[in-house]
Amino acid sequence: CTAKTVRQDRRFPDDFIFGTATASYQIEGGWEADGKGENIWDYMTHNKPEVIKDMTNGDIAADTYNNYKRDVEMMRELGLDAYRFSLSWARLLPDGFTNNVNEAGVTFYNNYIDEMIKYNIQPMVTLYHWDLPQKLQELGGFVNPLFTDWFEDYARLAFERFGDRVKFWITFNEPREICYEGYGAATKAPILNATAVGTYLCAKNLVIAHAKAYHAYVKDFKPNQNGQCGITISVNWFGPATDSEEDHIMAELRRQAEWGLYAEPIFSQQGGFPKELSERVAEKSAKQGYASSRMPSFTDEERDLVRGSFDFFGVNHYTAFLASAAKEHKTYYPVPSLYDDSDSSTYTPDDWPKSASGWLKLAPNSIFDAFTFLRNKYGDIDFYVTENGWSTSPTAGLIDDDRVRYYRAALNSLLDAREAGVNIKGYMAWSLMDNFEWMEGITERFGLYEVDFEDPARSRTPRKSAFVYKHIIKNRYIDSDYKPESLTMTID
Ligand code: GBH
Repeated sequence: CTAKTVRQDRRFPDDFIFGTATASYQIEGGWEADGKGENIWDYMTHNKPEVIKDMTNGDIAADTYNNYKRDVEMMRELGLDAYRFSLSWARLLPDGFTNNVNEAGVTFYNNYIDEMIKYNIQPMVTLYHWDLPQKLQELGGFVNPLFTDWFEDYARLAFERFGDRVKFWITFNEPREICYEGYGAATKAPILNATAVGTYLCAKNLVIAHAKAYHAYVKDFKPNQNGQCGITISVNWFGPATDSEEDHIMAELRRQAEWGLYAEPIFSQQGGFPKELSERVAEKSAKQGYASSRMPSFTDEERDLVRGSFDFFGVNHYTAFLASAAKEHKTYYPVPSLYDDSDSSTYTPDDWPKSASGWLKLAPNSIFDAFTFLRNKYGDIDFYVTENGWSTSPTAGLIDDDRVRYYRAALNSLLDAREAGVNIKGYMAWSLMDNFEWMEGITERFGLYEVDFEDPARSRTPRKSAFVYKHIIKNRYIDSDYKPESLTMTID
C-alpha cells in the first residue's frame, strides 16, 4: 500500500469554526411546557395536520426541552467549536410582545447556553427560525409594517438576557423560505399562498426588521458585549445550463428571485431590491392591471438603514440547479408569482446523486461556485456556512455512506473556495440530530445522530458520519480513507 500524503495546505486553520446547526421547533418539543405560547407551526399542525406528509408535528420532536444535557454531550463527543440553535420567540414571549416574559423559557435557554459554555462550545444563536408567535400572525405577521418594531423589541430582549454569553447573533434564518414559501406559496406556515404580493411585502419588512435589530445591537449592546450580528440566507447555486446568453440571463434572474431579493438590500453598495427583477415585476404588474408595482420600493431612509447592516453573511447551502431556456425544461408558475416574475426555469441533471429529499442532490463543487460568486458581488466580507447537510430515509440506519460522501465533497469545495480567497470562517453541519423536517415530518432524516422517535426518551445514536465529521474537526483535514473502527462514541 502506498504512503498517503496529507496536503498541509488543504488543512482548515485552527481558528476555523466547526459546528452543527438545529432550530427550536424542529428539536425542542415542550410545545406548551411551562408557559410557552402557541406559534404558527403549533397552530398549523394542530389545525391542519394533513399538510404534514406523515401527520406528525413538533409537539415533542427530539424533546431537547428535556434532553438538553444529552445534546451538549453529543457536541462534546463530536468536538465541536460551536453550536448554532434558535430561540423560540413564543417560549420567551408567549404573546409575542415584551410585556409578558416567560421566565421559565429564559431559564431553559440559560441552562442550554451555560452547559455549552461550560465545555467551551460557542453558542451561535438564530433569533428567528420560522416559529412566529401565533398572536403576531393574527395581526398580519411579516406583512404588517409594524412587524419591524415587534422584532426589534424581541431581539433586544434576547440581547439583554443572553448577550453576556452569546457573541454571535443571526437575526433570520432563510428569508426566502419565510417569505416565498410561507407567504408567497403554501409550503411553510402560515401557508398563506399570497403569490402576487405576499412574498415582496414580507421581503421588505423582513430586511428592515433585520436592520433595526442589527442597529439596536451595534448601538446599545455591542459596546459592552463585543459580539457580531448578521443574517442567514439560503444560497443554493443557480448557474446557466449552457453558455448561451439566454441561459446566463435566466440564471441571473433566478438568483435575484431566490436570494438576491434579500441579499441585495443588505450586502450591496447601492441597497434596495435587485434591479432586473424589480424592473420585470414593475412591467408585469402594469400589464396585469395593478395600479403600482407589486414589489414595494424603499424610501431613501429605509434603503440606508438596511444597506451595510451586517458583520457577516451566513449562508445555508445545500445544492445547485441549472437555469435553462430550453423548451423541455420550461416550468409553468402561477401568474402572478415570484417565479413567473423572474421568467426562469431550472432543472437538475439525472446523474447527480439523490438524497431522500426531492430537492436535494449532490451537485459538483457548488459551494465553490456560490461563494466565489458572492465574494465577487459583495466584496471581501466574512462568510459562514450556517447550514449544509444531506438527508437519508428513516430506515437507512447508522451506516450513512452517502452522507459521508456528501460532507467530504462539500468540505472539499469549501477549501477550494477558501484557496480562491473567499473568507469562509466557519461551517455548521445540518444537523446535529434527526429532527422534525417541516412539511416532511420525520420522513427525511438529516442527523449526524439518529433519533429514535418511537422511544419516549428520544434516545440519540451516532451515525458513521458523526465519526467522520469528528475526525475532520480533530485533524483539520479531510482524510478520504478514514473509516471508524467501531461506532462507539467517546469524549476526547
Ligand atoms: C433548511 O432549509 C432549513 O433551514 C432547515 O430548517 C431544514 O431542516 C433544512 O434546510 C433541511 O431541509 O420540496 O421542492 O418544495 C433549506 C432550504 C427550502 C429546502 C425549501 C427544501 C423545499 C423544496 N429548503 N425546500 S420543495
